[in-house]
Amino acid sequence: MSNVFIILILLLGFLITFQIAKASEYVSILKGEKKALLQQNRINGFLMIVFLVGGLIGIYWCNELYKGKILPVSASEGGEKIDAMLSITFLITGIVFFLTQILLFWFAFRYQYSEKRKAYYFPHNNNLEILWTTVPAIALCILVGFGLFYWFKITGDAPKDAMQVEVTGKQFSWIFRYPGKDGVFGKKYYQNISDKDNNELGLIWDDPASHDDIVVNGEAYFVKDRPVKLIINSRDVIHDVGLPHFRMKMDAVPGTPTTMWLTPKYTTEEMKKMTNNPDFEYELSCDQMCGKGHYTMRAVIKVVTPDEFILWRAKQKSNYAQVFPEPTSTDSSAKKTTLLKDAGPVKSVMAKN
Ligand SMILES: [Cu+2]
Repeated sequence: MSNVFIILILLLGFLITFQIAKASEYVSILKGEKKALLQQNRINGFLMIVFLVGGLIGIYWCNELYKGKILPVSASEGGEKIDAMLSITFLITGIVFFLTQILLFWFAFRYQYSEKRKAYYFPHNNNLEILWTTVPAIALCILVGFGLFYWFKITGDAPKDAMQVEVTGKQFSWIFRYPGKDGVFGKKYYQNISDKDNNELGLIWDDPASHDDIVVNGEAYFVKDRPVKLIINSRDVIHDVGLPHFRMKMDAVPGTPTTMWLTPKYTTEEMKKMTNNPDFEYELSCDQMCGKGHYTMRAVIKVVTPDEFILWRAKQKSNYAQVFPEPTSTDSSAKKTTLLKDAGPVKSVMAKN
């Protein structure tokens, strides 16, 4: 039904335009071609100024309307630099925008056709050509240069003390993995992926490094002032790790891990106070249209103090421990293995004897 309406509106619009054109044609015949042309020129010149003033008011109104609705202060050190870069870009392009638009419409009004004036023929000027080619080129090179510098920094090597967190996107949620006490991620293989067997990432259980890996869904913990290196994966299609409060985003590509690192500056609690919003949470949203459930791909990032992080991690059970629960104490043989494992130095003493 709505399609019929759209077609009807388009037809009506076409009809009105056609009729106006026809009417102005008759008017010009009646008034005389030249007089009608002069009048049309004056109307168009006036409309140019109306458009300019209306446009400028629109820009101001839009800014007022969205004031306070944009993102709060950047919560990462790198993000502050990105904000500064954006401000400089807005300043430079803003000056150019206002200057060129005002001149464009003012000239169209001021220098509209007049019988008393003859246009000056000005076909070419090498100096001007050089000026308006080199100045924007240099300005853009500087802006792009800064952008590249920060890009290489956030996607480059993370500081040595950085915490490592693996982020995996799937239709339609986020899975996080922490390497556990050994600081090493266990190996994984895509054919091992099985939601039914509680192995969402396809960890290889034969690899001892995987045994202490912590896997959590939908919620990740970062530590304030401690760099975090994100290792980003996808299980199915291309997703995107969007962290607006940290001013970062990176695609999650199946089969090709991508990385970026950041240093959170404020804890979630601090941010709640700073934004005057008791419900504030750092958000990880999928920034890539990845399917019909894309809108549900939200995870929460909790930025906490080091002590709170230790407490949280101590409460987490590794994925391996969930799949293979510790045998009960009555199972003596299992107990023995555990004991043997712990008794490293004793064993070596025994071997000497
Ligand atoms: Cu997605």
